[in-house]
Order: sequence, then structure tokens, then C-alpha cells
Amino acid sequence: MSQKISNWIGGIPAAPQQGRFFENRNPATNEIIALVPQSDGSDVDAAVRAAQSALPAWRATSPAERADLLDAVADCIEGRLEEFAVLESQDQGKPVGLARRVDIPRAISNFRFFASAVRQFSAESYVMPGALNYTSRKPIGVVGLITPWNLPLYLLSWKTAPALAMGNCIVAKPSELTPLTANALAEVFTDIGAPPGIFNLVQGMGADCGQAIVAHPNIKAVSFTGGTATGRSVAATGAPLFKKLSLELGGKNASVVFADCDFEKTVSGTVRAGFANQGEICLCGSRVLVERSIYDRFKAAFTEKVAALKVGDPADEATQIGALNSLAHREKVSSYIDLAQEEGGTLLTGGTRPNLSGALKDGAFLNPTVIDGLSINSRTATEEIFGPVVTLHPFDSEDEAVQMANNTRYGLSASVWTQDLGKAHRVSDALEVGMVWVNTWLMRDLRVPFGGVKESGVGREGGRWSLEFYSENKNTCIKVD
Ligand code: TXE
Repeated sequence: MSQKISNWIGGIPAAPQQGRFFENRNPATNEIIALVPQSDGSDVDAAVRAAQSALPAWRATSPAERADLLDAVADCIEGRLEEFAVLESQDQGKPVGLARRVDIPRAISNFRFFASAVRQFSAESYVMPGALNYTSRKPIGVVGLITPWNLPLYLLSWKTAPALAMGNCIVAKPSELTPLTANALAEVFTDIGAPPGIFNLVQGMGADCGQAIVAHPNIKAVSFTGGTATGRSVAATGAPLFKKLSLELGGKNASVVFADCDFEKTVSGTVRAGFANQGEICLCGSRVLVERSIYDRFKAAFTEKVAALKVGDPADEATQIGALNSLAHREKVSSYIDLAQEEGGTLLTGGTRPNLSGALKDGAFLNPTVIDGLSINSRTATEEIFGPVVTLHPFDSEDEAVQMANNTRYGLSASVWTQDLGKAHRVSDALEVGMVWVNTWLMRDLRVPFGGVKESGVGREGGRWSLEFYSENKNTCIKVD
């Protein structure tokens, strides 16, 4: 059964002005599940006008009032958690259990965290002889939020909550591949009686709808999460307009495994880092670098664990690897598996499609894949694949491990696995990334900075960095006679 969804402008559903819709498919079954507005610049313009009308009243509210609204959003999503989890799973391909345990609860906690953070956000003052300076954080105005298909609600909530907390109004565009939980979030804003126009949602393609958001003269800041090539285009459009930009882009992250690690925990941790969400997380550890003295033992244990992952129906609670996000994306990922073999790699497990029947036979499934024997300079080991594919590489020394980990144009995150604290510090310090985990992966503390270096992005979000990004810092100097 497919539904026809709308844009949400000024708190009410709005059909796209050109009347065009496109099909949205469940990647596990290839069935059409929704018709989605194919919006263009005229829809974006209407959304910006609605946001501008809501802005004067919204920016005048107190932080406590905004925090109350964010808490109400969180409560409402929580009340509909199961519905959100099922929508996310059907739209994205991820196991429903993962959406139920991770994606949706984390989206809820984003709203609660930023509600609490803005209640406590404080200004600074600088006293000087004869004068007092104080800073205040002003809303930017109307902000554009553009999000990808891998963690749809979670990433939208990560931007929406701090943007509203700081008194901005929003024009958001989710990925055209995963429009449904964003649509449900817009419903939530209307259901809880949020001021119309503070959260506007425009559905559509990147090239027209996304580009129209980035180019719109009255959108003053854009927060974008997606591929590096798209990020480059967002920067090229937004920078000459002097927009504030936050770019969270791709990654080719290393898990660095030393011989002195806790072996069992490291195997489990690096398998999780490689294959969570089908490997479709920008933080996934898709290159596992292993000290040569334990390489063969690690390779065997890692491969065995990956081969045992349960691939299949995302609606089944026991499933660990669901469908990739689309058939086109599976083609891209599969093409890297072919490339890896041309580049001299050996498939240790995976590389094939699982044998699923019934409704799932045409789904975008791929068995989790482990490859070794590749040069660290190969395309497979340096380009972002963004799927359930991990390459293994041996190293001989700490220096070599660092050199190999840094051998990529990306610099988002890394994990280091060792019981030697000194080594953990040295290696973490030398890695060219924005985030390092030691003996863990994707352990989340909402107060910490999130973002990458090199071609993984520009800027930081998370905690106070989000509150700072979504506001302008203003200084007032008062002369004291
Ligand atoms: O992302 P896009 P795609 C990586 C991953 C993946 C590749 C491409 O390697 O295979 O990127 O994925 C909107 N102006 N990541 O094509 O295109 C688009 O509609 C403004 C990494 O799906 O970057 C969507 O809403 N917006 C990643 C959003 O940008 C534009 C997550 C992201 O889409 C636009 C996803 C334009 N010109 C993919 N073109 C991560 N780092 O988490 C597209 N968009």
C-alpha cells in the first residue's frame, strides 16, 4: 500500500506547486511505498516565506519556551516509536530492531538533550578597566537542513533540535530515498501545536530542491550531511553568498588493531564498526589494520563472525544486516567488490547476494564481505564504499599503522584497539581525524564535538558546537564611567 505524502509549509500539508511526484520504494522488496513531492525552487521559496513569517515571534520566545517545545516533540515521537521504527526500516532497509533500539531513541534523545542544553546555555562577559563586554547568541534566521539516507530521522533531529533551540526557523530537505520519517516528524510539529512555519519540510531531489535551498538568498546557514562530492557543490554555491556552512561528509575510517588488544572484544567491536547499519554510516571502520603477529588469527576470527551475521528481512527482529538503501546503491557497492578482485584482493567471505525468497527476492541485499590482500593504496582501500565491505591489512609497527590509517583523503574518525595506554594516546594523537575511539566504536556522548578533517568536512556540530553553529555571537561593550 503506498501513500501520497506532501510538503509541510507553515504547519500544513502542501502539494508541490508543479504537481509532480516520484516513487519511493522499500529497498527490501522493491515495492512502491510512497509517492513523494518532486519540489523545486518555487516550493522552497514558499517554505522560506513561511519560515520568515514565523521568525519574529519564534526568535522572541525564551530558551525555556523553546526547550519545552523540543521536549514535547520528543514525547510525541516516543509515543509513536513503533510507527517511526517501522517507517524507517521500510524506507531505509535497515533492520527494524536497529531502528527501534537505536535510530528512533537517539532521535528522541537529541530533542531532549538540546532542550536541556539550551536551558543551561550561558553567555560570556569580559571585564576591562572602564568597560564591560558581554556576548549574546542571536538566531541566524532561516536555516536550511539537508540530510542523507543512511540515518534519516536521527540526522534530521540532530540538526533540527539545536536550530530551533537557538531561535531559528527551518527549511529541511531529507534525502529523496528516505522521505518518510521526516514527513512523520513534520506531522508531529503540527500535532503538538508548534507555531506554524518554524519547521518546514520540502521533499525532492538534490539537484533542484536541495540546490534551491543552498542558493536561496534568505536562507542564511546550511547544515549538510552527505557525500563529499555533493558537499563540494554545496560549498561552491553557499560560500560566495557568505552563508554559514556546516559540512559533514564521507569517511574511510580505520580500525587499528594492535597485538596487545583484548582479542575477543576487539573482534566483536571491529565487526560492529564495519557492518552496523549495513556499513552505511559515515563512521564505519571499513579498513581494519591489524598488527602482523596476530593477523592470521584475527583474520580467521573476524571472517567467521562476519559470515555468521544474519542477513535478511528487515522486519525480522533477529536480522542483523538488512537491505542496502537501493538497488542502485547495491550496484555501486558490488562494483567495488569486482574492483577489489581486479586489484588483487581475495574475498574471505561475502561478495554474493543472499538467497532470499518471496517478497524479498528482488530486494537490495548483499552478504557482508571481507577482503584481504589489497594494497593500502588501492582504490578499494581508499575510496568510500558505504556498504557492508571491509578490507583487512597487516602492519608491522606503530608508525606504519598511523601512516596507513592516514593514507586517505578522508579524515572523519578512527578506532584504536590496544591495552597499552601510552600507545593509545600516541596513536590517537597522530591520526588525522576529527574523532577517535579507543577500545570502542560509536560510543555516544551528546556533549562532544562531531566532525571531520581533510575531505570529511568543515566545522563541528554536537553539544555546544551545534548551539554555536546555529547562532551568531554578538558582543556588546558598555563603557562604565
Ligand atoms: O548522497 P548525496 P548520495 C556518501 C556515500 C554515498 C555517496 C552518495 O559514499 O554512496 O555519498 O550518496 C542532497 N545541492 N554518503 O548520492 O547526493 C540529496 O538530495 C543540495 C555519505 O545519496 O550527498 C540528499 O538530501 N543538496 C554520507 C543529500 O544531499 C543536494 C551519507 C545527500 O545526498 C545536492 C550519505 C545539491 N546539488 C551518502 N545534491 C555520510 N557522510 O553520512 C544532492 N543533494
